[in-house]
Amino acid sequence: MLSTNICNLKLRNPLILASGIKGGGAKTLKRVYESGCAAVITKSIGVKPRKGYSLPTIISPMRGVILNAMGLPNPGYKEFLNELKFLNENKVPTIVSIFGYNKEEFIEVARGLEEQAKIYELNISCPHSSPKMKDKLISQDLQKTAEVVSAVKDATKIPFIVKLSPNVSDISEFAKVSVENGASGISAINTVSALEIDINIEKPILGNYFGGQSGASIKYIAQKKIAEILLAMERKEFKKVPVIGVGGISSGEDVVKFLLLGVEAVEIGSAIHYYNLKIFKKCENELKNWMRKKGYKSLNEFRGKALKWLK
Ligand code: RRO
Repeated sequence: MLSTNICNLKLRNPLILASGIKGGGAKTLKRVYESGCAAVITKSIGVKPRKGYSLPTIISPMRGVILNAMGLPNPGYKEFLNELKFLNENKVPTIVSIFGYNKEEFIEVARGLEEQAKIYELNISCPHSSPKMKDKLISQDLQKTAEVVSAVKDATKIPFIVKLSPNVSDISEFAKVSVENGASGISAINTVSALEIDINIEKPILGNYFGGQSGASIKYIAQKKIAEILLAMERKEFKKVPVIGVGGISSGEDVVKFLLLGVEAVEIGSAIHYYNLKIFKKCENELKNWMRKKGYKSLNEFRGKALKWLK
Protein backbone atom coordinates (compact mmCIF):
# COMPACT_ATOMS: atom_id res chain seq x y z
CA MET A 1 0.00 0.00 0.00
CA LEU A 2 2.76 2.47 0.94
CA SER A 3 5.76 1.26 -1.04
CA THR A 4 7.77 3.59 -3.27
CA ASN A 5 11.34 3.84 -4.47
CA ILE A 6 14.22 6.28 -4.81
CA CYS A 7 17.09 5.65 -7.24
CA ASN A 8 16.43 1.87 -7.27
CA LEU A 9 16.23 1.76 -3.48
CA LYS A 10 12.95 0.04 -2.61
CA LEU A 11 11.18 1.73 0.28
CA ARG A 12 8.54 -0.06 2.39
CA ASN A 13 6.88 3.31 3.04
CA PRO A 14 7.66 6.94 2.10
CA LEU A 15 9.25 7.82 5.47
CA ILE A 16 13.01 8.40 5.71
CA LEU A 17 15.09 9.56 8.68
CA ALA A 18 16.55 12.99 7.79
CA SER A 19 20.28 13.55 8.08
CA GLY A 20 21.83 14.71 11.30
CA ILE A 21 19.10 13.97 13.77
CA LYS A 22 20.25 10.69 15.25
CA GLY A 23 23.96 11.09 14.52
CA GLY A 24 25.94 8.68 12.43
CA GLY A 25 26.25 5.81 14.91
CA ALA A 26 25.33 2.61 13.06
CA LYS A 27 23.67 0.90 16.03
CA THR A 28 21.41 3.91 16.61
CA LEU A 29 20.54 4.11 12.92
CA LYS A 30 19.64 0.40 12.93
CA ARG A 31 17.31 1.06 15.87
CA VAL A 32 15.71 3.96 13.98
CA TYR A 33 15.11 1.70 10.96
CA GLU A 34 13.55 -0.95 13.20
CA SER A 35 11.20 1.71 14.60
CA GLY A 36 9.45 1.91 11.22
CA CYS A 37 11.07 4.24 8.69
CA ALA A 38 11.95 2.88 5.25
CA ALA A 39 15.53 4.17 5.12
CA VAL A 40 17.95 6.25 7.14
CA ILE A 41 20.18 9.14 6.08
CA THR A 42 23.42 9.41 7.99
CA LYS A 43 24.90 12.51 9.58
CA SER A 44 26.83 14.41 6.90
CA ILE A 45 30.25 12.83 6.49
CA GLY A 46 33.28 14.87 5.43
CA VAL A 47 36.99 14.40 4.78
CA LYS A 48 38.25 14.72 8.37
CA PRO A 49 36.81 14.16 11.85
CA ARG A 50 35.10 17.31 13.19
CA LYS A 51 33.89 18.11 16.70
CA GLY A 52 31.35 20.71 15.58
CA TYR A 53 30.68 24.20 16.97
CA SER A 54 30.73 25.28 20.60
CA LEU A 55 27.68 24.94 22.85
CA PRO A 56 24.83 25.61 22.76
CA THR A 57 24.43 23.90 19.40
CA ILE A 58 20.65 23.41 19.56
CA ILE A 59 17.83 25.39 21.17
CA SER A 60 14.05 25.46 20.96
CA PRO A 61 12.86 29.02 21.68
CA MET A 62 9.20 28.15 21.04
CA ARG A 63 7.10 25.13 20.04
CA GLY A 64 7.61 24.18 16.43
CA VAL A 65 10.90 26.05 16.24
CA ILE A 66 14.29 24.39 16.60
CA LEU A 67 17.47 26.32 15.86
CA ASN A 68 20.71 24.39 15.40
CA ALA A 69 24.30 25.09 14.61
CA MET A 70 25.77 21.66 15.22
CA GLY A 71 28.70 22.46 12.94
CA LEU A 72 28.87 19.24 10.94
CA PRO A 73 30.23 16.97 13.70
CA ASN A 74 31.29 13.66 12.13
CA PRO A 75 34.04 11.04 12.36
CA GLY A 76 35.42 11.57 8.82
CA TYR A 77 34.88 9.10 6.02
CA LYS A 78 37.72 6.69 6.87
CA GLU A 79 36.35 6.05 10.33
CA PHE A 80 32.77 5.99 9.03
CA LEU A 81 33.37 3.06 6.66
CA ASN A 82 33.01 0.57 9.53
CA GLU A 83 29.66 2.05 10.54
CA LEU A 84 28.43 1.77 6.98
CA LYS A 85 29.62 -1.82 6.75
CA PHE A 86 27.59 -2.65 9.88
CA LEU A 87 24.48 -1.00 8.40
CA ASN A 88 24.85 -2.98 5.17
CA GLU A 89 25.45 -6.27 6.99
CA ASN A 90 22.27 -5.62 8.93
CA LYS A 91 20.33 -4.72 5.76
CA VAL A 92 19.46 -1.21 6.89
CA PRO A 93 18.61 0.81 3.74
CA THR A 94 21.04 3.68 4.08
CA ILE A 95 21.56 6.93 2.20
CA VAL A 96 24.93 8.44 3.06
CA SER A 97 24.95 12.20 3.44
CA ILE A 98 28.30 13.64 2.36
CA PHE A 99 29.68 17.16 2.47
CA GLY A 100 32.80 19.06 1.50
CA TYR A 101 33.97 22.66 1.30
CA ASN A 102 34.89 22.33 -2.38
CA LYS A 103 34.66 19.82 -5.22
CA GLU A 104 37.98 18.17 -4.31
CA GLU A 105 36.67 17.31 -0.83
CA PHE A 106 33.37 16.03 -2.24
CA ILE A 107 35.30 13.80 -4.65
CA GLU A 108 37.52 12.44 -1.87
CA VAL A 109 34.56 11.50 0.34
CA ALA A 110 32.46 10.12 -2.54
CA ARG A 111 35.34 7.89 -3.64
CA GLY A 112 36.33 7.01 -0.09
CA LEU A 113 32.92 5.55 0.79
CA GLU A 114 32.23 4.01 -2.61
CA GLU A 115 32.84 0.37 -1.66
CA GLN A 116 30.04 0.47 0.93
CA ALA A 117 27.66 3.25 -0.18
CA LYS A 118 24.53 2.65 -2.27
CA ILE A 119 23.16 6.20 -2.54
CA TYR A 120 24.56 9.57 -1.52
CA GLU A 121 22.76 12.70 -0.48
CA LEU A 122 25.09 15.60 -1.33
CA ASN A 123 24.76 18.15 1.43
CA ILE A 124 25.69 21.43 -0.21
CA SER A 125 23.21 23.42 1.87
CA CYS A 126 24.07 23.53 5.58
CA PRO A 127 23.24 27.22 6.22
CA HIS A 128 26.11 27.70 8.68
CA SER A 129 28.80 25.44 7.22
CA SER A 130 31.05 28.46 7.15
CA PRO A 131 31.79 29.50 10.78
CA LYS A 132 29.93 32.72 11.67
CA MET A 133 28.70 32.72 8.04
CA LYS A 134 31.76 34.37 6.53
CA ASP A 135 31.39 32.69 3.08
CA LYS A 136 28.59 32.08 0.59
CA LEU A 137 27.31 28.48 0.52
CA ILE A 138 27.81 26.13 -2.43
CA SER A 139 24.03 25.88 -2.55
CA GLN A 140 23.68 29.65 -2.99
CA ASP A 141 25.96 29.77 -6.02
CA LEU A 142 24.76 28.17 -9.27
CA GLN A 143 28.24 27.79 -10.70
CA LYS A 144 29.65 26.16 -7.55
CA THR A 145 26.62 23.84 -7.39
CA ALA A 146 27.20 22.77 -11.00
CA GLU A 147 30.91 22.24 -10.31
CA VAL A 148 30.41 20.07 -7.23
CA VAL A 149 27.57 18.01 -8.72
CA SER A 150 29.37 17.27 -11.99
CA ALA A 151 32.60 16.48 -10.11
CA VAL A 152 30.80 13.86 -8.00
CA LYS A 153 29.05 12.50 -11.10
CA ASP A 154 32.42 12.03 -12.83
CA ALA A 155 34.12 10.64 -9.72
CA THR A 156 31.74 7.83 -8.78
CA LYS A 157 29.07 5.51 -10.14
CA ILE A 158 27.04 5.73 -6.92
CA PRO A 159 23.72 7.51 -7.65
CA PHE A 160 23.07 10.64 -5.62
CA ILE A 161 20.43 13.14 -4.68
CA VAL A 162 21.27 16.77 -3.93
CA LYS A 163 19.90 18.49 -0.82
CA LEU A 164 18.98 22.08 -1.62
CA SER A 165 18.83 25.25 0.43
CA PRO A 166 15.68 27.32 0.95
CA ASN A 167 17.92 30.35 1.46
CA VAL A 168 17.84 31.39 -2.21
CA SER A 169 15.29 33.34 -4.24
CA ASP A 170 14.70 30.68 -6.93
CA ILE A 171 15.31 27.14 -5.73
CA SER A 172 14.21 25.63 -9.08
CA GLU A 173 17.35 27.01 -10.75
CA PHE A 174 19.43 25.01 -8.29
CA ALA A 175 17.36 21.88 -8.91
CA LYS A 176 17.85 22.39 -12.66
CA VAL A 177 21.63 22.77 -12.38
CA SER A 178 21.81 19.71 -10.09
CA VAL A 179 19.78 17.50 -12.43
CA GLU A 180 21.58 18.72 -15.56
CA ASN A 181 24.90 17.86 -13.96
CA GLY A 182 23.99 14.34 -12.91
CA ALA A 183 21.77 14.27 -9.81
CA SER A 184 19.35 11.32 -9.75
CA GLY A 185 17.06 13.13 -7.33
CA ILE A 186 16.54 16.25 -5.23
CA SER A 187 15.83 16.64 -1.54
CA ALA A 188 14.48 19.92 -0.24
CA ILE A 189 14.72 21.79 2.04
CA ASN A 190 17.67 22.08 4.41
CA THR A 191 17.15 24.40 7.38
CA VAL A 192 16.21 28.07 7.06
CA SER A 193 19.02 30.44 8.04
CA ALA A 194 18.15 31.96 11.44
CA LEU A 195 19.34 33.90 14.49
CA GLU A 196 18.19 34.27 18.12
CA ILE A 197 19.36 36.70 20.81
CA ASP A 198 19.59 36.14 24.58
CA ILE A 199 18.49 39.37 26.32
CA ASN A 200 20.16 38.44 29.62
CA ILE A 201 23.66 37.94 28.29
CA GLU A 202 22.92 40.42 25.48
CA LYS A 203 24.38 38.30 22.70
CA PRO A 204 23.35 35.68 20.15
CA ILE A 205 22.49 32.39 21.91
CA LEU A 206 23.98 29.74 19.63
CA GLY A 207 27.69 29.04 19.99
CA ASN A 208 28.12 29.78 16.28
CA TYR A 209 25.70 32.76 16.60
CA PHE A 210 23.96 31.88 13.29
CA GLY A 211 22.02 28.65 12.83
CA GLY A 212 19.34 26.87 10.85
CA GLN A 213 15.64 26.77 11.72
CA SER A 214 13.71 23.51 11.52
CA GLY A 215 10.49 22.16 13.05
CA ALA A 216 6.82 22.60 12.21
CA SER A 217 7.30 26.34 11.59
CA ILE A 218 9.22 25.72 8.33
CA LYS A 219 6.69 23.29 6.82
CA TYR A 220 4.97 26.03 4.83
CA ILE A 221 8.26 27.31 3.43
CA ALA A 222 9.23 23.74 2.48
CA GLN A 223 5.90 23.16 0.71
CA LYS A 224 6.33 26.33 -1.34
CA LYS A 225 9.96 25.64 -2.27
CA ILE A 226 9.14 22.03 -3.24
CA ALA A 227 6.20 23.23 -5.34
CA GLU A 228 8.58 25.58 -7.19
CA ILE A 229 10.86 22.63 -8.05
CA LEU A 230 8.01 20.32 -9.09
CA LEU A 231 6.36 23.03 -11.19
CA ALA A 232 9.62 23.71 -13.05
CA MET A 233 9.80 19.96 -13.82
CA GLU A 234 6.18 20.02 -15.03
CA ARG A 235 7.07 22.92 -17.34
CA LYS A 236 9.86 20.67 -18.68
CA GLU A 237 12.54 23.19 -17.72
CA PHE A 238 14.63 20.11 -16.86
CA LYS A 239 14.25 16.34 -16.57
CA LYS A 240 11.80 14.91 -14.02
CA VAL A 241 13.61 13.16 -11.15
CA PRO A 242 12.30 12.01 -7.76
CA VAL A 243 11.94 14.78 -5.19
CA ILE A 244 12.15 14.01 -1.48
CA GLY A 245 10.32 16.50 0.73
CA VAL A 246 11.77 17.60 4.05
CA GLY A 247 10.87 20.36 6.49
CA GLY A 248 8.66 20.35 9.55
CA ILE A 249 6.82 17.07 8.97
CA SER A 250 5.36 15.58 12.15
CA SER A 251 2.15 13.74 11.20
CA GLY A 252 0.59 11.50 8.58
CA GLU A 253 -1.43 14.53 7.44
CA ASP A 254 1.81 16.44 6.81
CA VAL A 255 3.12 13.49 4.77
CA VAL A 256 -0.11 13.55 2.72
CA LYS A 257 0.39 17.26 1.97
CA PHE A 258 3.89 16.69 0.57
CA LEU A 259 2.71 13.65 -1.43
CA LEU A 260 -0.19 15.70 -2.84
CA LEU A 261 2.42 18.14 -4.14
CA GLY A 262 4.19 15.25 -5.87
CA VAL A 263 7.16 14.10 -3.79
CA GLU A 264 8.33 10.50 -3.96
CA ALA A 265 9.10 10.28 -0.24
CA VAL A 266 9.68 12.51 2.79
CA GLU A 267 12.39 12.93 5.37
CA ILE A 268 11.53 13.39 9.03
CA GLY A 269 13.95 15.03 11.44
CA SER A 270 13.02 17.55 14.10
CA ALA A 271 9.75 15.78 14.99
CA ILE A 272 11.88 13.11 16.66
CA HIS A 273 12.66 15.67 19.37
CA TYR A 274 8.93 15.78 20.20
CA TYR A 275 7.79 12.21 19.51
CA ASN A 276 11.00 10.18 19.74
CA LEU A 277 11.16 7.10 17.48
CA LYS A 278 7.39 6.58 17.74
CA ILE A 279 7.10 9.27 15.04
CA PHE A 280 7.50 6.82 12.14
CA LYS A 281 4.71 4.44 13.22
CA LYS A 282 2.54 7.43 14.10
CA CYS A 283 3.00 8.94 10.61
CA GLU A 284 2.52 5.56 8.93
CA ASN A 285 -0.73 4.86 10.79
CA GLU A 286 -2.10 8.35 10.19
CA LEU A 287 -1.18 8.15 6.49
CA LYS A 288 -2.89 4.75 6.16
CA ASN A 289 -6.02 5.99 7.96
CA TRP A 290 -6.28 8.97 5.62
CA MET A 291 -5.84 6.71 2.57
CA ARG A 292 -8.48 4.27 3.82
CA LYS A 293 -10.96 7.11 4.39
CA LYS A 294 -10.32 8.36 0.85
CA GLY A 295 -10.33 4.86 -0.66
CA TYR A 296 -6.77 5.03 -1.96
CA LYS A 297 -4.79 1.79 -2.30
CA SER A 298 -1.43 3.22 -3.37
CA LEU A 299 0.49 6.50 -3.12
CA ASN A 300 0.39 6.93 -6.90
CA GLU A 301 -3.39 7.31 -6.81
CA PHE A 302 -3.06 10.73 -5.17
CA ARG A 303 0.55 11.79 -5.62
CA GLY A 304 0.78 15.26 -7.22
CA LYS A 305 -2.97 15.97 -7.15
CA ALA A 306 -2.56 19.36 -5.46
CA LEU A 307 0.14 20.55 -7.86
CA LYS A 308 -2.24 20.96 -10.79
CA TRP A 309 -3.89 23.88 -8.99
CA LEU A 310 -0.59 25.75 -9.09
CA LYS A 311 0.13 25.31 -12.81
O1 RRO B 1 25.60 20.01 11.31
C1 RRO B 1 24.89 21.03 11.18
O2 RRO B 1 25.05 22.05 11.89
C2 RRO B 1 23.83 21.10 10.16
C3 RRO B 1 23.92 20.59 8.89
BR1 RRO B 1 25.36 19.56 8.34
C4 RRO B 1 22.88 20.83 7.94
O3 RRO B 1 22.91 20.43 6.77
N1 RRO B 1 21.83 21.58 8.34
C5 RRO B 1 21.74 22.06 9.59
O4 RRO B 1 20.74 22.73 9.92
N2 RRO B 1 22.73 21.82 10.50
